[in-house]
Amino acid sequence: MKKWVVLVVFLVSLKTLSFGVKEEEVTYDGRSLIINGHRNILFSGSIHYPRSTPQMWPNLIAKAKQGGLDVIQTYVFWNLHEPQPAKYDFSGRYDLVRFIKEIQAQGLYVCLRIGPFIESEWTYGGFPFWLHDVPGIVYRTDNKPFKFYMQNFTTKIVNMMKEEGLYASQGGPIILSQIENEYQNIEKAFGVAGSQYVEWAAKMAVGLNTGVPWVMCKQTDAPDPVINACNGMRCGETFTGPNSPNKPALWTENWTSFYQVYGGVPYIRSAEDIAFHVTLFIARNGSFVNYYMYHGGTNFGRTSSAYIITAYYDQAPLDEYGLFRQPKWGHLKELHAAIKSCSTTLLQGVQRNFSLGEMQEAYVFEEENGECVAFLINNDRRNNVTVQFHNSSHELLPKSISILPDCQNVVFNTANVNTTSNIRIITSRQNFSSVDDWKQYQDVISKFDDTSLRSNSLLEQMNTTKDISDYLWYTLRLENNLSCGEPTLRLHSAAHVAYAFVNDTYIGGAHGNHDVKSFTLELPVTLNEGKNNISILSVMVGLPDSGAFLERRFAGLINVELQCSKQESLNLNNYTWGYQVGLLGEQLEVYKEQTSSDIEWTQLEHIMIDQITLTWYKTTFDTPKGDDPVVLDLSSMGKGEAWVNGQSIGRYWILFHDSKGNPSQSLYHVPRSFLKESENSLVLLEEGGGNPLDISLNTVSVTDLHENFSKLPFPTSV
Ligand SMILES: *[C@@H]1O[C@H](CO)[C@@H](O)[C@H](O)[C@H]1NC(C)=O
Ligand SMILES: *[C@@H]1O[C@H](CO)[C@@H](O)[C@H](O)[C@H]1NC(C)=O
Ligand SMILES: *[C@@H]1O[C@H](CO)[C@@H](O)[C@H](O)[C@H]1NC(C)=O
Ligand SMILES: *[C@@H]1O[C@H](CO)[C@@H](O)[C@H](O)[C@H]1NC(C)=O
Ligand SMILES: *[C@@H]1O[C@H](CO)[C@@H](O)[C@H](O)[C@H]1NC(C)=O
Ligand SMILES: *[C@@H]1O[C@H](CO)[C@@H](O)[C@H](O)[C@H]1NC(C)=O
Ligand SMILES: *[C@@H]1O[C@H](CO)[C@@H](O)[C@H](O)[C@H]1NC(C)=O
Ligand SMILES: *[C@@H]1O[C@H](CO)[C@@H](O)[C@H](O)[C@H]1NC(C)=O
Ligand SMILES: *[C@@H]1O[C@H](CO)[C@@H](O)[C@H](O)[C@H]1NC(C)=O
Ligand SMILES: *[C@@H]1O[C@H](CO)[C@@H](O)[C@H](O)[C@H]1NC(C)=O
Ligand SMILES: CC(=O)N[C@H]1CO[C@H](CO)[C@@H](O)[C@@H]1O
Ligand SMILES: CC(=O)N[C@H]1CO[C@H](CO)[C@@H](O)[C@@H]1O
Repeated sequence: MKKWVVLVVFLVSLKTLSFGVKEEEVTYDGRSLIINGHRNILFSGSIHYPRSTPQMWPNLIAKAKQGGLDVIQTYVFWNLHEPQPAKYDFSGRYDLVRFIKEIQAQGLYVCLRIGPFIESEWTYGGFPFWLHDVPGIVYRTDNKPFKFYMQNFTTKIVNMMKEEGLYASQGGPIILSQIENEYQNIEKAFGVAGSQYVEWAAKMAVGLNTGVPWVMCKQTDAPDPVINACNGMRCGETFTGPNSPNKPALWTENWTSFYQVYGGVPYIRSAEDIAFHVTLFIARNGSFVNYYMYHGGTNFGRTSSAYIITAYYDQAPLDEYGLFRQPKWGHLKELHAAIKSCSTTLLQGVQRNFSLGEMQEAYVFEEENGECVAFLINNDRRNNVTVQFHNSSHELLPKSISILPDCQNVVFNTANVNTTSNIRIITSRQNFSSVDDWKQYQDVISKFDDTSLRSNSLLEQMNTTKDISDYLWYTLRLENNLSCGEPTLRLHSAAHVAYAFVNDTYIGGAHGNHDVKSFTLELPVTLNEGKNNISILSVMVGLPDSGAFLERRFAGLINVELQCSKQESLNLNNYTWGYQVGLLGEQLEVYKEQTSSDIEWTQLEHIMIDQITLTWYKTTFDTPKGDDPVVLDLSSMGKGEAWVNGQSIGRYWILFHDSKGNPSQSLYHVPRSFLKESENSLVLLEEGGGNPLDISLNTVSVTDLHENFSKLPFPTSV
């Protein structure tokens, strides 16, 4: 009680201090962040700038603001910005400053999660791959070379923000920054060096003098003054609280859904469940909640991490294309309004809680002037329960919280969804079913004689490709002296997919999955007497993004042998292997709009559905009229990558079915800003198993919302 009085005095003194000062000071205490002397309960949402386009940003931010958000949270993507040491890129979708200024222009705040390790289902957790070749480096621990590059990049970003005047302390929108990311998950692996690193990271960050607080999420021992924040789905239940009475309860990641892997089904988290846990967190003194993601977007190019699909958090309140996902968006908007209507009392009142029944409880915030807010909680998942509160009876829905901003009238119940659901409508705009629409380019199966890189061992894949391609050919010339005619080829791989060819003939393939990191391929092969070519194409579908010792992770072939019988087996690991990084078509950049004239595109031939053929397909299309988002339905394809006007719209993997027998993702977003009015080029690299004749071009919309969105300052689609 006493402490609370002190806080109020502190608040008043801050107000006085900041009087006449233009810059907004951001401080905090045990109750909340204090921005320019004002407390607020802040609702925040994650939108990652490279997962959409600059043309989409204004509309996404406007819809977030309309949904009752105060803050936009984003990671900073190191591997996009520093592709080579000290060579920076902040153009186009990577224009961080433009993104932040757009948020500022719409009057919202920014939480900037620099990391620079971010995980985020982003390839290599956001690290540029060149870090791997820094001598003596060990990531994310008390290691000199790592700390040098981490400090170098963090400083670069902080200085950039300062130069643009973007910190709240300078009058800008950034009110919070984050250093590291869920480090506690791996801290133990580093022993004492782990905790030394946490100390160092906190000191380094604080020393950059941003004038706004730093947070570490999922880091219960975050050193002062860095605030430890919660990530998860149910922080109202799971968060053990700030590690100091002077730090507020912040929730930096409340998962609105979950990322999706190939073979997985979308994780549908109901609007009611999200609303329940957000409300509980607020009732338990929480003052900042961030939705991860508010808009997920698209993992363009090869940016998704291992086995992660191209669409990111499509189930978020704004879907992959930025369209409203109802009732989620509307239900949360109403929740935000209900909390905002009584936030003064929540922030200035004294909280107490008491039981209302076996599984029911109340959290009440009261001010001395009599203002009163109540949260009535029913934890019973099955039954409606009637409780007595302030001499009135209230019926509480199963597993719900009622919000009473005046302790009398219910304005919101988390389980009572008042927003109409909407559904997605896919409209067919163009088919490509005529053979004449297409041209093809046949990539080649690499052979030992064509390779220049040789090694007497099986090389690690990432270190060999340096991640310039998903593909690495392992080739061998074998003098067959086995006693049997049809040995078994057995290979064990720690990459994601392997296709085996003997003398130019595809003999079979296999792949792993997100949870089981390696797999075995076993096939009978027919070898000729004498010389044979064995070529194995090893494919990665994104680099790993998490875990300790990421720099030591192994991908690629681990073991290759030919077996006649248990007794007679020939291990090929230490034979002389020839390597080719990437496919020929990649080297020739056949996906570019203007390709070199020596590339021979030919008429479409017979399509072999059950073969791995490594074929490039090319066609053109006109842009559909209107503003609705554009998607390609690739459900007739197998596995590969697609480019529109030379820009990669991401990998696709239709053949990897989920438990219900469906592809994890069939629709692939083509942002309108990638398009010209007509004659857009579409190029697909199909590993095999796909039929381009059944691809279709579509637009996406959602059913009407019984609400007038015409007031939005930007078109409702992109
Ligand atoms: C980062 O390192 C480069 C050299 O690698 C140096 O030129 C640059 O000044 C450093 N930047 C910062 C902000 O420390
Ligand atoms: C919330 O803050 C009050 C002080 O107003 C404190 O007494 C109470 O224990 C806190 N509740 C929780 C759940 O932390
Ligand atoms: C009050 O809230 C605290 C923290 O949320 C909880 O541990 C305690 O059991 C609650 N008390 C009652 C009487 O419900
Ligand atoms: C709870 O009450 C609501 C209306 O107040 C009703 O629609 C619902 O069926 C009831 N649920 C149960 C489990 O009784
Ligand atoms: C509830 O009713 C009792 C008896 O009439 C009264 O003393 C008390 O003040 C009332 N409480 C509230 C919160 O209205
Ligand atoms: C529910 O929606 C209707 C119509 O849109 C509106 O009139 C009503 O006020 C809403 N109720 C709540 C509790 O928000
Ligand atoms: C494309 O083909 C499908 C299936 O045959 C058909 O339903 C659709 O109308 C066609 N779309 C266009 C734009 O012709
Ligand atoms: C990675 O490749 C480089 C050559 O590019 C080689 O010098 C180095 O030893 C390799 N590192 C590992 C860990 O295999
Ligand atoms: C076959 O050749 C390999 C390498 O040339 C040799 O190591 C192996 O012993 C030979 N096997 C037989 C059965 O002759
Ligand atoms: C291949 O060579 C490595 C290192 O020279 C050795 O450790 C390994 O046992 C060899 N493997 C086989 C199957 O001979
Ligand atoms: C930290 C946390 O709350 N994690 C939870 C996230 O949500 C999943 C799915 O509901 C739970 O299994 C985790 O415990
Ligand atoms: C059947 C066949 O294509 N055999 C060839 C396999 O590869 C070796 C080495 O190039 C050739 O000599 C064989 O003719």
